Amino acid sequence: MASETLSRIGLAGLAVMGQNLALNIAEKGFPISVYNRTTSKVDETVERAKKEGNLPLRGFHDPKSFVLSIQKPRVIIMLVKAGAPVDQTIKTLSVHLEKGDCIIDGGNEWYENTERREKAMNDLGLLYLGMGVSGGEEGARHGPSLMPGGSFEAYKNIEDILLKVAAQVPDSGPCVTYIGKGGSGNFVKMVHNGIEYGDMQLIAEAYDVLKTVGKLSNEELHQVFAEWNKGELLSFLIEITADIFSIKDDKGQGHLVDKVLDKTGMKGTGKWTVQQAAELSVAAPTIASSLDSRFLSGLKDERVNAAKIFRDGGLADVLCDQVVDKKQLIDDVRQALYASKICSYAQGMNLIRAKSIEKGWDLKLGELARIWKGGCIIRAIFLDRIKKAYDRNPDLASLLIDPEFAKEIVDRQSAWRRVVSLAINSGISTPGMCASLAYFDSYRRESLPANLVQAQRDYFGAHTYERIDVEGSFHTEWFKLAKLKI
Ligand code: NBP
Repeated sequence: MASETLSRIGLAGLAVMGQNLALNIAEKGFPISVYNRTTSKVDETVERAKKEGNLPLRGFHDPKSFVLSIQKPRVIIMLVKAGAPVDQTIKTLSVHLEKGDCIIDGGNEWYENTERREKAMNDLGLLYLGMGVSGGEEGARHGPSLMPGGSFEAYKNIEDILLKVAAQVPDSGPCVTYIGKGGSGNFVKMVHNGIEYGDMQLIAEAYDVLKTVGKLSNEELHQVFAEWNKGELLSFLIEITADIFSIKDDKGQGHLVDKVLDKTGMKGTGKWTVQQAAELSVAAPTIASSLDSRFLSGLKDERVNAAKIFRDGGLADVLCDQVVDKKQLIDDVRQALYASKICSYAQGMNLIRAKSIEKGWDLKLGELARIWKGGCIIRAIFLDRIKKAYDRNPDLASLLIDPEFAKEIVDRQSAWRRVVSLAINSGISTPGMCASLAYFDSYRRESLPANLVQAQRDYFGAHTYERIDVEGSFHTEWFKLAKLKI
């Protein structure tokens, strides 16, 4: 095949993400070849490319002609279901690849799988990248946030494409950067998703307090969230939340949101984030509480049964039906949401940093905040502040102690405590806001009751303890001393 007819890049896996990313790449002027195991999706994509502006996209039904249609060194982005399908697709494609060619996995893959594959590919003289892609269908089509990690040489081969295809944010550039070595791209995308879980949970709690305690209607909720989206909370998730409250049910009376079953689904990246936090001994209680809330939401039948048992036992749904000043409540909830969000991001960032240290990835936290400013689900004006905090001090121990964030938290803490107290007294669970507040209150205190826990450990297990006044490791015969006193 003459080089002028070769495509610049290939993409394998044409479900929602692959199809849209391929069209995005073609639209940016990079001729692309596409392939999918089920060939009808290839034809569908070719048809879309024609309809959406005669884009330079060619479809292939067999892997060999697909691979041979790409210019060398070949780069193929793979967007198939994570796990075994990735291994199968690599096997299908790699037999036709040559030394120096590269495969990029754009899926939500477990970072260790990427590291295993990178090593195996390396043994064959092939390059490998694991690239987090965020922004769903819309992002993939019009500009996602891209988190490529792995072979730097491979990244350089397609940097020009990624810079054009990624979301573009005025004043801060394309939402892509080389993340780091190994599985760092997948790891960062995983924590991004964990942070997304936290954001969604905190927003849901704000909704619950406003609706259940403040008795706001969907129209009022729409107004409140639309207003919040003009200030410090401006973000994609707040924007879509405002939209959701405005949608009427097309199958009956009222609003659609009230007809949606209260059971949250999940695909695993939030769970991995919490597992990693535990592995690395990093506290991530807001993200963990969002995961627990999804687990509890799944117990719909049990909750219906429990509600009946407690209602019959005399417990009202809303324990404290107090009259609240709506305006004050709305303002308090806004502040509680913002302060809780700072704590959640502090946890996510610290988790990334801990992994970076463990693996020697040398990740730049400010850069991550920058590439999340556009294209992805957690995009928000707030990320600009995070970037600035790490620009001021790249070694910041926690976002909580950045002078600007510290001031913002202090300014909002009374409102935050009012909301959490009101929710607790009303019997409305706000696990994310409570977890964030407890995280803040633990982190900011010089002394914690851990002295007692350590004494207990030494009492029953001779685990020893340190003293505040003398260096060294100590053990006390607590039991004997206690008995002597008696
Ligand atoms: P899916 O995750 O639903 O995967 C469908 C694709 O995988 C199809 O192309 C399918 O081919 C292919 N596939 C499967 Br399933 N088994 C295969 C096998 N054994 N060999 C070859 N191909 C196989 O697609 P998606 O929702 O577009 O997501 C792609 C990746 O991007 C996933 O890792 C996902 O987690 C991640 N992601 C998704 C989103 C989102 O909003 N959907 C956002 C961000 C990241 P077939 O057509 O022949 O069955």
